[in-house]
Amino acid sequence: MKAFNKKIFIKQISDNVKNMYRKNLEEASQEELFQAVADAVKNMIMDDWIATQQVMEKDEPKTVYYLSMEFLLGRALGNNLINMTAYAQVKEALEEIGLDLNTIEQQEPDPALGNGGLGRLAACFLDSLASLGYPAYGCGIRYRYGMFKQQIVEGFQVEVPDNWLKNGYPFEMKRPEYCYEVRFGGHVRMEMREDGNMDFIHEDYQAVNAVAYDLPIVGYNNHVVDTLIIWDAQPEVEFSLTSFNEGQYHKAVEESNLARTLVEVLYPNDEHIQGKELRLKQQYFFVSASIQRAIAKYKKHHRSLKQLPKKVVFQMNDTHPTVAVAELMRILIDVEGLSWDEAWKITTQCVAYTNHTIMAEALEKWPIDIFERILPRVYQIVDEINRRFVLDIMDRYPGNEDKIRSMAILYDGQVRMANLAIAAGFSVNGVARLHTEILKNESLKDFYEMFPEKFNNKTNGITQRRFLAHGNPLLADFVTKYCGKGWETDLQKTRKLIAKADDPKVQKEFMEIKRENKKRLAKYILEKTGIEVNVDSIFDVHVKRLHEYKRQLMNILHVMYLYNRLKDNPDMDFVPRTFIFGAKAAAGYRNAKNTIKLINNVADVINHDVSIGGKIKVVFIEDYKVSNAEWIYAAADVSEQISTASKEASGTGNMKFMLNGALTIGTMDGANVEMFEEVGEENMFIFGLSAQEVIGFERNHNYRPGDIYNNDPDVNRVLNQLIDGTYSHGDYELFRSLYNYFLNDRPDNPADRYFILADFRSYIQTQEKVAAYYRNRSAWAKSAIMNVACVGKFSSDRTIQEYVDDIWHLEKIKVRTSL
Ligand code: 26R
Repeated sequence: MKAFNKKIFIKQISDNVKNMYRKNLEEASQEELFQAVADAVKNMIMDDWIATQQVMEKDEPKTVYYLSMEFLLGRALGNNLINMTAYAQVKEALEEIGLDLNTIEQQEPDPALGNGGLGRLAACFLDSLASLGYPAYGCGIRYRYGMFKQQIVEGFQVEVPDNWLKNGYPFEMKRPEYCYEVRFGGHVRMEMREDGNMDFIHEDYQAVNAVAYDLPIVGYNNHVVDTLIIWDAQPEVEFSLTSFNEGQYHKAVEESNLARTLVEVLYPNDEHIQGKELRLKQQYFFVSASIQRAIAKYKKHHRSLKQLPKKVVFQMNDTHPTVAVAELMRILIDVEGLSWDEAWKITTQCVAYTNHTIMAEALEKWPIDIFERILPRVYQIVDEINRRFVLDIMDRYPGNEDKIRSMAILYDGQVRMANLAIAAGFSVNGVARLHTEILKNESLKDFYEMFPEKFNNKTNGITQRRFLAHGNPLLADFVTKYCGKGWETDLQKTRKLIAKADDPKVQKEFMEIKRENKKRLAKYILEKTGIEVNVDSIFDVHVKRLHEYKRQLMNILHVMYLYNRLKDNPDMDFVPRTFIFGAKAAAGYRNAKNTIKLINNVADVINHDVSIGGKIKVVFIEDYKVSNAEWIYAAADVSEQISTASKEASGTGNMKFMLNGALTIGTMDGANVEMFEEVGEENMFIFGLSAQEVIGFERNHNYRPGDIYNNDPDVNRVLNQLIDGTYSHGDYELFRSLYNYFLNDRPDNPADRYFILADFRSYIQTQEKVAAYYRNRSAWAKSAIMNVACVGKFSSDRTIQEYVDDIWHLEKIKVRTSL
């Protein structure tokens, strides 16, 4: 970015408003002003973006292609300004012409091309790649509709389409010169070549064009601008009414329908597969386009494909892009004319796989008949990979059918995508130490035994640029004041706060900042829900996707328990608390949706009960998303990270709360374990079963929640309140399925499979400790400051550096400054 020139910037905004809308500044709406400002900011990015791409073109450094079906970006305007270190200047310039940057920022649609953790991680990774100066492309899909918008209507979730492109998205750039054909369906005809080898000729297929849109990923203060490519689908032949014979006409209709539906919408399911054909088509579509672009780029400099692994690495974000293995093989063999062995050697040096979950429901498997029908040539290749891999297994474990049952890629009529990813990938990583250990010793045990060298851990991280510098400017200034500048690119710098954590003046300053952030959130809550909350109460926050294993149900049962106690003893000593929830449920997930309804009904009863004097409030924040998440983390006192141990692969929200000085109440699960290690037991509240204990119960089938229900009167009472009408205006049926969740024992769906009752007593006791601790303002402030001080490890900059050192082996690029 050239040195910021306020005059020119202001002039550009008024020119933009004039040219785009035929208006003066005073006449323009906030939305129009956003478009005008965003365009001016894009203009500021452009020189660095061009320069970065020129360096990459000229020096041809090895580049990572981060293949991901999801990128949960959040708004770009404010984040770009932060990374350009121009936020304050632009804010000031806008003030001069009577505009408020915050208001302008809020006009931007919140691009939600992802569900939750996995998609947001991809976005943090791009931010860190650019900020560390590594050559990288993110590759994804330009969904017309992103994650649905959530409305709460009478306590129920209603899904509303997210038409984020409605007014045009100012930061995207269409790149029609990057256009690749992707083929579906049809047949493969084999033909003998003169040299005796086979040609595989794909016929009668439907084709669509993948057209690239580029989004800039601005690095922090380093002039590096990487690119996120999102692929749009367009029909190859524009459908026209006149110029077709009958056969062509049908094909044209079909192909334009396919192009339209392919990128229509993000699948809003998290951790639960539906096996929809269209999803497989989406996967192949963006993977094929991305690989074609990588190879085309490589071939500008090379004739032989042999050096591809020196220049390109594809990181597969979970199994969703795993068809990349077979697509790369196809291109190398069918298009580039390599032999199987040459192609396999290259492919297996180019692809690496990250696992993000051990939940069985999330393991992607495709019925062979569907896979073969949609991708006939790719299927042949998968079949051959499998044939050879099974031979390897038999070689290594003669006569051992069990090994084939667990590791074969094709089994039981299904294509098992994780098995394909592990067989072909040169690296397999989990996303937190505990998660990787569970992969190695439990779920992927056989693979680990066969390929120990492939397995490695990369504990997740988050970007402090968005979640501190942008989301919590007051705390950011506090950190700068006591740690100096530089934490934006080296989060370990916050360690300097350790020496200050005991200082009463610093503690007071911290608590005042927290209170300001609570006021900001309280105002938002009042506007959105009409609920008034007490900013001096504990803000106890549980925000993440709604899933049974994340146990929002345990949290709300605890709220019901506390309410019972308050009703029984209205004069009891009670630290006022505001329980804040935010969560989207997959549209078809019954228990998840019922839990949302339960939270809202409990909120309704408690918030309106004047007899408890406002000591408890319950708030469900509608439409939890990246933009309001930034405010929520900043305002939290307590962070709920209460998944059943062993189930949360890592968690990343946990780290964002820690960064913002909240204290965690959590299980020894995912990255909580490592947070505990960093921050120390005085500064975190741990409870519940360990992962090994949970795994033990699951293995031995000896968990009996019914006994707890029968013997623990508090448990008995809250569970009965699910079916006695307390929270349902006398309706005994509304929450019966949640009640049944605890007690109905079926072999395929055991009672309380997420061990809520097992952990409930320990959760109650630990929450009591939280409340008692909050009374000691100084101790609390110290612990909160210690959380900020010890968060360094959880920067995604650290994570990315580990990927670079152990897996990708990239070198930093240097972009000359444009002045
Ligand atoms: C197959 C399909 C339905 C599907 C499965 C799983 C779609 C989406 C997912 C999302 C999963 C993989 C996910 O988001 N996992 C989360 O990844 C985060 C980043 O690594 C972790 O922090 C988090 O613990 C994990 O649940």
